[in-house]
Amino acid sequence: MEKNRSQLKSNYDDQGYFVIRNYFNIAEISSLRKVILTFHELWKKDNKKFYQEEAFNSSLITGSEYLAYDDRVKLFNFISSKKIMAIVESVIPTNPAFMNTQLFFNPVNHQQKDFWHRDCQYDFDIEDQKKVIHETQVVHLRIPLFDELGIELVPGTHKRWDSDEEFDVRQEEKGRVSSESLSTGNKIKLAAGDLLVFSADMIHRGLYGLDRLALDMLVFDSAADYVDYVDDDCLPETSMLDKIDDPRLFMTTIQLKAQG
Ligand SMILES: O=C(O)CCC(=O)C(=O)O
Repeated sequence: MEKNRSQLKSNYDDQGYFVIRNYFNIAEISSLRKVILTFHELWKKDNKKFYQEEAFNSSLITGSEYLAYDDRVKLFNFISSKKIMAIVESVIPTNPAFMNTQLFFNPVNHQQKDFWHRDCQYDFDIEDQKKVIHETQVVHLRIPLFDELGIELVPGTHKRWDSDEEFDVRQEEKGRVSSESLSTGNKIKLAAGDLLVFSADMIHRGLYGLDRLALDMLVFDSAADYVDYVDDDCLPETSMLDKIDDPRLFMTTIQLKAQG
């Protein structure tokens, strides 16, 4: 495992991502799918208009709004399972912290096209984006629950600024639109059971189609300044902690929050 771990870390550092095929077995995926579908059905009912008109994801899957106590405990146990922690710690060896979960699905509105972006572009202007891509980035672990077209990403862009083509498309400059294809894009088709790990700040887009329903978990290096992005309700309640086999990922976030 040590050799594998350092290989994963060096792939992530060089390219900004790696994929592990068939990482989860059928039992793991079908039990996860059951919990996630419970969330998704309730969320869709409660967000009818948003879902019909524009949504392509939801978040706070571990929160208390849609999932009952026991399902939340199940989900927390999956997120911090040995298999997941091995991967998280291969990328963030010391004190990784849990940030959130998101669920990605196909937009109902067929006019909506999959679009290139860096996650940091929603929080920072261009000059600051140029800086933050050289700092610690949030790590996404994508766990597809059904076979999907996956993610298209531009390898290496977690560490480098955009080419002119990438910039104009992503930012919709000079008449370009963010759903155009990029010559540097690399499509990573994913099947249920695969795991894709990628940097949130690299240039990427989700590819709509098939029965896409993918759980993304977001983690960060506790040395970086991300704790303000964490919603308290997506963390385990105190009474849940002794029902979680290895709660370190959550404890780190809870402790960061307590420090203010
Ligand atoms: O799958 C998508 O629609 C977008 C994925 C994405 O942007 C992300 O996971 O940060």
